[in-house]
Amino acid sequence: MSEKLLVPDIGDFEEVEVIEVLAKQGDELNINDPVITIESDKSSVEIPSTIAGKVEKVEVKVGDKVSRGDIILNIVPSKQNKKENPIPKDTENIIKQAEAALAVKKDEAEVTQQSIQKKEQSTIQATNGKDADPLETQDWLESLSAVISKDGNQRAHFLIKELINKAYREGANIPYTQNTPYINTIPPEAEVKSNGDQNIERRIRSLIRWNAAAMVVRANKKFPELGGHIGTFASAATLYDVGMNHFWRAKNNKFGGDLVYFQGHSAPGMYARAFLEGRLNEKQLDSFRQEVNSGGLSSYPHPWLMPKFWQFPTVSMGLGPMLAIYQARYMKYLINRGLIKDEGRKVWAFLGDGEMDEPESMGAIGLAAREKLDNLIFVVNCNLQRLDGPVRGNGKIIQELEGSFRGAGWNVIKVIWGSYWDSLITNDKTGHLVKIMNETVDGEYQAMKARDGAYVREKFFGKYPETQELVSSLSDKDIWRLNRGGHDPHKVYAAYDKATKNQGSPTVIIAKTIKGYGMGKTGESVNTTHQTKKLDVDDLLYYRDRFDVPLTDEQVRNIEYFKPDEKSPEIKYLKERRLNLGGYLPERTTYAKPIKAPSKDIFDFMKVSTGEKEMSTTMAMVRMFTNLLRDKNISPRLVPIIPDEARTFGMEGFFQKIGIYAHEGQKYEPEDSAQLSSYREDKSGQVLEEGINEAGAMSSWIAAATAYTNHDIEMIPIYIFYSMFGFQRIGDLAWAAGDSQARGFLIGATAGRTTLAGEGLQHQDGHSHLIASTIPNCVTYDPTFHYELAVIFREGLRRMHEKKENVFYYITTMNENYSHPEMPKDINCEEGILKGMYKIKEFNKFRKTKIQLLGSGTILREMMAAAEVLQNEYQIDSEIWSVTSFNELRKDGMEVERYNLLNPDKEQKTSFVEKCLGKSEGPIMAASDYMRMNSDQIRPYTNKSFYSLGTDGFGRSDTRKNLRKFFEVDKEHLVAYSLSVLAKEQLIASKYAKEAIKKYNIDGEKPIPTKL
Ligand SMILES: Cc1ncc(C[n+]2csc(CCOP(=O)(O)OP(=O)(O)O)c2C)c(N)n1
Ligand SMILES: [Mg+2]
Repeated sequence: MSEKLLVPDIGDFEEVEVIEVLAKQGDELNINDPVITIESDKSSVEIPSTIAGKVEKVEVKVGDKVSRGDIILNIVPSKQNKKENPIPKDTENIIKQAEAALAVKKDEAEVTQQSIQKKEQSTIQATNGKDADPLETQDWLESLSAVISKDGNQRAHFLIKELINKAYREGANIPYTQNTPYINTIPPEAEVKSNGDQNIERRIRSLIRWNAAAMVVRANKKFPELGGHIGTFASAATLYDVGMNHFWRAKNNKFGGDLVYFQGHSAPGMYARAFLEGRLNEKQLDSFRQEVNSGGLSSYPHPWLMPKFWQFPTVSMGLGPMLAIYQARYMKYLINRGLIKDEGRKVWAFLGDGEMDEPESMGAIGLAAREKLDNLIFVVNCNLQRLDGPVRGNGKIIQELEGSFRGAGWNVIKVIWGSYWDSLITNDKTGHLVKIMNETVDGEYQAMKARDGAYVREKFFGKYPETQELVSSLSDKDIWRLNRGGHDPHKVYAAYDKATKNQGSPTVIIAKTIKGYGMGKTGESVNTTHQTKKLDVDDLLYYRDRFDVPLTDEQVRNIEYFKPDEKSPEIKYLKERRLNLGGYLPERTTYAKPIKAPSKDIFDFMKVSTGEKEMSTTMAMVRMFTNLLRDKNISPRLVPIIPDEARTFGMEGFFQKIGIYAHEGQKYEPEDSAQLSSYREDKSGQVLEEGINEAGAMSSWIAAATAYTNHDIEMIPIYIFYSMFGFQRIGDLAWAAGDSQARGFLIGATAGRTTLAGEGLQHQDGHSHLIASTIPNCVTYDPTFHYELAVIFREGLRRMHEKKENVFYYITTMNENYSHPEMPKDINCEEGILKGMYKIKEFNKFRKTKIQLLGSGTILREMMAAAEVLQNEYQIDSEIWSVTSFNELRKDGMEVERYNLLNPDKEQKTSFVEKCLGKSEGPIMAASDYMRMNSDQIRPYTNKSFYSLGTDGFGRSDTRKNLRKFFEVDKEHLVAYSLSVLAKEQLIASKYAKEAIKKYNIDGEKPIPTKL
């Protein structure tokens, strides 16, 4: 018995056209196999089969109009349909995860219980000076101490939570603080100890410190203009060393490697370590910041300049944290989609405390917690200073960050005090020491480290008699030695160990350090530390002594590097540690296999005319993706990334087809579950739906676009956005993408100043191509017709993902519907499309006067219409050129011109513009939906008269027709301007131009749109 497959609920649409029939009589279908594609004027979507079986008869054909309930085909069901799992896959996964989590929690509870039982009973001390009834407080605290020692922390937490809830219910609406006291999160007795040789590690660290400082000082001695930083790494050396010696696993043939985002200004430290490892030599260190000749070391982490070394560009403050979050998220995405193994790899990001003020730094921390990124560890180096002075002179950056991160749901580990403080804190029976720690502001903490022990005794411990007493047996020197947590390898080790074991949330380690640690009077903890790049002889001698660097005074004066013998215990130790951790870091490699570009015929359907049917290039693009998703090679590698605009671009069909990535699957039945384009979230979903978050979407795109090196898998990310909210919104990230050698597609949809009609000034883009052109490895196109898009896209796939060229593509698509012609038969057409221009039409009837008309994007169509008027009404011939990319033409022109100037004696080359237009007749007039500067770019590469038109000025909302009239790029203006150009060139009489201006009601006195 056959069954009928009907058109499902397709939302608000009726009478939708069938554009493809994918099943035929006799086909064996599985559930979810696409059977037809339907297309409304907004989007195209495949209808999948809901029945498995053999097709008996197909009831629809291409061109039919269908509505909900219409019969698509008759099918004889196979047995496969019978037994369906009543529990959906996602739900089943969620149940499994919940069960696993419960089991883990139970284990954890038992562990905590055991460790607590060992602990001696201690009474928590009351520290609040405003206490109205200290005895009552003491009672409560003693009770709590008893609970902790008898029943453990979990029980104590539970009781406190219940008390707070009770207080809320009783009306005590006092905000609950997100802060803990200003002490280390990990108590000394819970610290996991390192098994490393602390003496050797200290010696190695000292050498790295010395060489890092020496390379900056030497470079500046030679060329004082070069700059560089000593203070940042000096504050962070221990944070890096503990990671390098014990935690960060490199990529090798057995393991994917941890990914470490190094703080940009600490680059000298990474070079200094690589020098000891034998990866860099003295000559290279001496070429720090001298990168023009090969072999130089880049100022900051730049993969473009050191492609085998640096993995991530971080120096533009705020990009590192955001990129790291999305990197960790993308790693989970690849794992959940089954594209890489789950090897427990981590993403580490080192950040400055000043850097945390960048909105981008904290902007995505909510996402990291929501997505449970326990593969992510932030280390914020809180040296309390930024470039000009203190980060929070009047407050405490560590406490502020703790509050924000805890509030967002992160696991927070504060590493404030070093081991020398442990006994003082233990002996602080009255709580006054912690009270001063809490009360002292960062400005004071900084000032203390710029002075000496006596100052600290007076200003810090001297505040209360109890604390004065606490340090009475310590000398000023002892007090000075009281170290900060971030400089204590034991504390740092314990924090890293805890962070790597944390499950279910991201971790931030907030470490307190001293900016310019060890640099002495000129550079330690002073407001100018950041820019200290020169150290005089006394400072250098101090630095040597401070870290026991085995150099003579003479060697110090010569600022010599120090590298122990290869057989020395230091070098052996250092290499052994890295060997144990799988190799060196940072290191950038790629073993990704290329993806074969799809055969040309996959896009054949875009090379024929659409006939009467009108569609936008955005719709053509969605059709193209739908087709690509059927290519077994390409399909799994596509990563569509959308910031809440899928419906704007007609891409909602992707929700059902490939699912939206959601690490927890879908815990609810979506409101539109009965519809074909229902909002389907899935753990293995393919679409990254980022919400209204362009910066996040771009960060995701960068993660996907560099997966070939970070995960050794070539992916094809396609990020689609409103073109106006692209480059100008996320420009710095796009620049970092170029540096990262990203490969993928950026699609600026709803593009053009007059093509996105009603949206107004903030939406209408007339310059994204110009901003994109500032990025050297960004290839850009502004196509008009569907076949141009197909040719460009396929070539992009070939260049980037098959040939592994380190470029990325920016393509604009529009939302104006029009019919698309067949691709011209001229064999040079494809080459022209890719190089930037080709002749699309010629009017040749009169052979008297001719003009060259260049049009781009939708304005090409205005140009074609104008040419027809010129021919029919004014007997003027023309050649019309579709310019797919003024940017690409300019690049070619620039290169050719440069070659010719540098090789005056050789045969001169011809630019592509000149090849096209050199022998053509008449002046040139060019127009696009972008500023005149767009088409002006090619003006130098032709010696003919050249006139540019464009959409300079603020956009505004109106109809397309009115906007094009306003910006003077509509058919009528183009006719009038053409006649004027010809008159100016003395090819026709000026009266024709004057008449046309009058005929079309063009007001010659109207101000230029830039002034309106
Ligand atoms: C977006 C951006 N703005 C400004 C700078 C210039 N800059 C470089 S380092 C720095 C101060 C950094 O302070 P912090 O983050 O605390 O790092 P530290 O060196 O103290 O570890 C500034 C303002 C930059 N690199 N990037
Ligand atoms: Mg700082």
